[in-house]
This record gives sequence, structure tokens and C-alpha cells, in this order.
Amino acid sequence: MVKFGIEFVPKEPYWKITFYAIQAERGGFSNLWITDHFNNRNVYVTLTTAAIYTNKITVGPGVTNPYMVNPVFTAQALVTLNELAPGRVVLGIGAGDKTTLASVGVEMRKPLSAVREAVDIFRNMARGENVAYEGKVFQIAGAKFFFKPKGEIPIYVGAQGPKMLALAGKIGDGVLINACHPDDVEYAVNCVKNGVQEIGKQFNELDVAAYTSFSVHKDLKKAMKAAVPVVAFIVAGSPSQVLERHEIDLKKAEEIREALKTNDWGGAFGAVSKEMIDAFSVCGTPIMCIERINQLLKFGISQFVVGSPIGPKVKAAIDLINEEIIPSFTK
Ligand code: F42
Repeated sequence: MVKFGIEFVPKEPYWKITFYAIQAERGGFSNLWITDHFNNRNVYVTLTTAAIYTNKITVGPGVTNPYMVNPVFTAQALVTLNELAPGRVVLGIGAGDKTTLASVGVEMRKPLSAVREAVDIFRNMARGENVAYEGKVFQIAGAKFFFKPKGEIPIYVGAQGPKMLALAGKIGDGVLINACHPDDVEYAVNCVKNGVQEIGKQFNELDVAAYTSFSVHKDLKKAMKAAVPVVAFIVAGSPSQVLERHEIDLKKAEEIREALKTNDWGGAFGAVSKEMIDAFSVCGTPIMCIERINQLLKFGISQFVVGSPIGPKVKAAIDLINEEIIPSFTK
């Protein structure tokens, strides 16, 4: 049975996200993912507060990266969180957002090595081992906690490119695929399978999540209006081969990119088309969203993550998902 996850961006304060997390847990969501960018609020403070006020939902960063945060610190944060919420903690890690990293002078060097090594270091530190590591990106002479961490922390790798997806299949307990359209999810799942096959692992050992930009409302127009700003940023950040795969006019995409650069929101959002919304979000009435989720499940997705904007009003959208979407997959 598919699990449901929910993603929040901590540009919202901790108490609001905690309130939504409680609501999501009551409705049957199994995973809470909090994004990590230095220019939002802190991911671990947000996760901790949400974990205190919930009982069952699994919590984790979705996703941190090995450049801003040394994996030794990530391990320290999550093993501590795992004492507070035993058995409910996971790590989500990816290469990081190039633009955000560049804005603080951090270079994304050798991302495949960085993620692979960070996962290794994290896993061994979280098991309480003494870690001595001579990698391409990380060199650790010897690191070990002064206390014994308890329990296992599953690792999910957030990935988009073919090589990172294959690596995620190899080294992860789960994969967070940042895609919404069946064509993109199918492509990504095949890349994950390539990685899995290389090391003789089984695909179904992994928890593979479609980490989507989602917007639901009973009125389609309202759902679409809420999706527009998020889709504008996704289009602006997408490479041309991805846009071409969805037959999106490259000139329109450039128009959006330029408008966003100058904070011309009207220009940027006004250029977002129906095709763009279809390609880069799961958006519509509850029935339309159920149909899209069913299409994605065919490719072997085991977790569906509802991400920003969720809907025009977050609380009402979570209620709608709890009442009309999740039950159609659990009954
Ligand atoms: N990023 C964030 O910063 N914060 C978040 O909260 C966040 C959430 C999130 C959730 C799910 C998800 O899937 C992604 C998420 N991201 C988030 C984005 C993530 O951090 C990455 O930016 C995103 O996944 C895009 O990276 P990618 O997985 O496509 O990997 C990039 C680096 C890439 O180019 N990959 C190529 C590929 O084919 O996969 C490989 C590039 C390559 O071969 N590099 C070489 C190497 O050795 O690594 C050489 C390059 C060199 O430096 O020399």
C-alpha cells in the first residue's frame, strides 16, 4: 500500500508547521519532510518541535546536503532527534541547491562523491562506530560520539539527474524523486533500477518516493492558481532537455526566468501555462489528483509526497487530502 508523506518549507514558523504536522498525522500521513535551505528557518529546530507534538509520523530533513553541513553534524542532530522520537527518524540528503550554495560562496564540487561519502560517514557515525575516512571530498582522521546512539536511521537520497538517481538506488534505503509527471517518474525509476541492478539489490527493498509539488482544491481554477508560483520557479530552474521532453516553449521559459530575476512576479506568473502546471505539479480536484497518483504508482512508487504549495489554503488542503484522497488508497 502506498504511504503518504508531506513536505513543509520552514519559511513558516515552527508552530504553524507543527500544527499542520499534527493534522497530517491524524489523517494518515506517515512521513513528515522538512526542507533545508539556509535562508529559511532551521530544519532541526522545526523537526524537533514537530516530533514533540506528534506520536507516529516519521520525521526527517527532506533534504539536507553535504556542503553546508558536515555529515558528522547531521549524524549528531539526527541521533539526538532519534532519542526524542525513537524509530521515527530518517535522513533525507541530496547534493543541495546550486544557486543557494553559490550565494554563500560554497561550491558544489564532485556531488556524486560528496553524497556517497556523506551517506557512508553518516551511517557509520549513527551506528556509533569510529569513523576514519579518506574520501575525495571528506577526510576524517577519526570521529566517534562520546555516547552510544540507539536504533537505525534509514537514509533517503534526494536525486534528479540519472547518475544521482542510480547512486541513490545503490546506497539509499529510500529515494526521493523530485518529479510529478508520469514520464519523469518513469525515467527516474528506471535510473534508480539501473543502480539497484548494478549491486544485485532488489528494487522493492527501497522506499521510492515521488516528491511532488502538489495543489488540491475542489475548484480546479483555485488549485491551479496556487500552483502557478511554484511551477514558475521549477520551470526557471529546469534544464532545456527537461522542458523539451514536456514540449514546453523554451522562449516562454526564458521569459519566466528573466521576469523572476527582476522580481516581476506578474510577468513570471502570467507566463506559466497549463502545460507547465501539468508537467511540474500534481494539481487539480481531489479526483484529478487521485488519478495522477494512480498513474505514478504504476512505476513502483511506494511513497507519495505532497509538497508545496499543497493547496490555496494549507489547512483546508490537508483536510481535503485526509478526507478524500488518502482513504481512496487505504480502503
Ligand atoms: N535541495 C535543497 O537544497 N534543499 C532541499 O530541501 C531539497 C529538497 C529536495 C527533495 C527531493 C529532491 O529530490 C531534491 C531536493 N533538493 C533539495 C534538491 C537537491 O539537493 C539537488 O539539488 C537536486 O536533486 C539536483 O541534483 P541532482 O540529484 O540532479 O544531482 C546534480 C548534482 C547532478 O548534476 N547530477 C548529475 C547526474 O547525472 O545525476 C551528475 C553530475 C556529475 O556527474 N558530477 C560529477 C561528480 O563527480 O559528481 C562531476 C562534477 C564535478 O563537480 O566535477
